[in-house]
Amino acid sequence: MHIPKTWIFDLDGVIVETAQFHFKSWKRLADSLDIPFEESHNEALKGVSRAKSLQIILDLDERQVSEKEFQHLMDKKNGWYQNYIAELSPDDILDGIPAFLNKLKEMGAKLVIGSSSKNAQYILDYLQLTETFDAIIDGTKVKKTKPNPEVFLKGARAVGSESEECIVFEDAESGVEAAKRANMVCVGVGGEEVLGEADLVVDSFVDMSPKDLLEKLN
Ligand code: B16
Ligand code: MG
Repeated sequence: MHIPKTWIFDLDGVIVETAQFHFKSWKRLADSLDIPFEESHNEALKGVSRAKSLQIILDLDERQVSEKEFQHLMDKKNGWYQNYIAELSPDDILDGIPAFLNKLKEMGAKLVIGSSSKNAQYILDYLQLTETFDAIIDGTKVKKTKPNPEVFLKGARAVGSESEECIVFEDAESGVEAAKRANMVCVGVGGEEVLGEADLVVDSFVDMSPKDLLEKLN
């Protein structure tokens, strides 16, 4: 494939492993509500918004709550989650990512974050990665989160690219769907069983250069 002009990275699960913190915080909330919630349920929460995540958990037990209580539960979970992410440092950037991003910079590629998270800016600051990206599109900047393609389309527009000039990296099924709906090439990072709709699935970025990756896509 030709060299993409713009490389769009999901944040949670691609740049840093924050899914464990989301899970721990949701689990604590579910336990407090006596709703059975296990790690196996967590895959469906990846990439989707905070509100959608809470709805999925409440639906596990056909639980209904008022609008006010719903907001209160989201805030509670987010408070716990923010305590976890406050411990993040550059050491938590996933293996292989710094070298991969550096190579892209040398190539003159545009680098974009496309995340559903409203905490993305905090996380990037803790990781000291804010300056690395040309545009950051996150949950505070979109009306519809993944699997809606809005986050990736906005990311492309922010750096003056068309969909065909972009490649997206995603760890969630909802994110792969969003990238494909945006008409972008998508690389899944994780397991083939969940990310099978991606154009290519890789385990990680360890020992992988942009050139290796593009060869695999051919
Ligand atoms: P927040 P990503 C997503 O981030 C997470 O994968 C998902 O589990 C989370 O519910 C969502 O952000 C919203 O996060 O509560 O921090 O706004 O994978 O799109 O970078
Ligand atoms: Mg993700």
